[in-house]
Amino acid sequence: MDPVRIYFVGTAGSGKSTLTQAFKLWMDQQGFNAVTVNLDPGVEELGYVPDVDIRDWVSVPQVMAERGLGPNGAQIACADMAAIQFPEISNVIEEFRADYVLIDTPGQIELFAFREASAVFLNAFSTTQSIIVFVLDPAVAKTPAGLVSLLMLSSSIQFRFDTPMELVLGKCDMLEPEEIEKILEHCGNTDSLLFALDDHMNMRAVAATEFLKAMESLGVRMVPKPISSLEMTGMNEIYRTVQMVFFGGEDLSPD
Ligand SMILES: Nc1nc2c(ncn2[C@@H]2O[C@H](COP(=O)(O)OP(=O)(O)O)[C@@H](O)[C@H]2O)c(=O)[nH]1
Ligand SMILES: [Mg+2]
Repeated sequence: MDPVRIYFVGTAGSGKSTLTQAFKLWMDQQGFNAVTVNLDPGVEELGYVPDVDIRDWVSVPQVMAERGLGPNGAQIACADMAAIQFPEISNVIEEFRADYVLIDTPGQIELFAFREASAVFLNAFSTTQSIIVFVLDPAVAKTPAGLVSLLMLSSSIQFRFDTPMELVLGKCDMLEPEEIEKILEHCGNTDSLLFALDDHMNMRAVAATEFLKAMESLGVRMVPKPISSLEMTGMNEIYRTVQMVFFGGEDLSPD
């Protein structure tokens, strides 16, 4: 059977790389066959050794030196150069014959979300068994306006790729239980969000609640699953969502 590809996406520093590593560890412990892929050509410290690493094909420091580009220009050049290599990279990934491919996307979210290269990457695979796990950074999600901005960003990415998406609230070990509760309530209950936003910024409050209502009427649930890569909590929830989306909840038996 074709592998399931799980893309970890989120703003810079939201915890994508740490989650890729934690989820891989969890899958290993469960006896599932998963491989990790680093798609960030510019990352210096990854914190884990990926099975497939885009830096073996393109490297930001090298492109900076060779073309006299700054770090941002080199990131963009590398994303586009990587696209040319994707067929080969896909072959290398496929040779692992894994059931799950865990894909750590670039630190800067726009490199994944808005460069053509990512669409090329998603399409380089022969199947449609892909899901995006969108990581909400708790430092941003803590304020109502920050939370809504992140939800809008996640919809923007979902709209762009037309791929199933799961929202997770990252680094929950850094939040008080009441803070987690409040975030979840704001996501699931437009009235509570309206109330939280409702001081001297009415336009924002209306825009935010109308947005959430529109998503609700489309059947898009915007309530994230709380997780912590540090404490390895919520990994089973991510796995369960993947099973629901692709296999109707049936478990894949570990080898
Ligand atoms: N407390 C805590 N810190 C985390 C967690 N996940 C990531 N971090 C920290 O957040 C920072 C950014 O993480 P990283 O995975 O590199 O983010 P990325 O840019 O999205 O790949 C690092 O300092 C991590 O150690 C978590 O679950 N709990
Ligand atoms: Mg990273």
